[in-house]
Amino acid sequence: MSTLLVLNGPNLNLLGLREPGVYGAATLADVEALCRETAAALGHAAQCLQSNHEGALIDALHAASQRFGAGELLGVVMNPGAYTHTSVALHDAIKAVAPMPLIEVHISNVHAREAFRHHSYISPAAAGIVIGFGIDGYALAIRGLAAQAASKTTP
Ligand code: CA2
Repeated sequence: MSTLLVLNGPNLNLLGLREPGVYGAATLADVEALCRETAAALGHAAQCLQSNHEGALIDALHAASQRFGAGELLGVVMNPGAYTHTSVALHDAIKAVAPMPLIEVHISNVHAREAFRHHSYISPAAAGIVIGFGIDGYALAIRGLAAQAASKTTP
């Protein structure tokens, strides 16, 4: 069994409590339960963290990188929230922890929304991207991360 980290960025603690028309009715607790169930079905464990603070997310990536290097972590699934569109610091952090894979997830289809959501600082550093599938995107990202990891360890 391996562990994967699910990181959620700013305001995602409000999921299900505000703007259900955009982000759906599921709460962050529902998302984290889905992630744990999806990982468990693949024989893995999911650890989940949400923060409204850019530095805390960067610290979490650095700590994850240590665990990846020790062979304890498969990688990271991350919804960076609005930092997606603003954070050179998160871009640099993801590049800095390579080759630890990070799958970027967005609940909504950001390309069908305001122009300022069309650019991601995360995507060029990500190992994969899942956009617009609602919270099912987290499950898809976990499956993708696990499949990528398996393809790298199985000759
Ligand atoms: O679609 C996504 O998952 C986003 O990453 C969500 C971010 C947004 O800034 C990105 O452009 C796309 C916003 C997360 C805030 O979530 C809320 C949830 C409920 C109520 C208000 C905000």
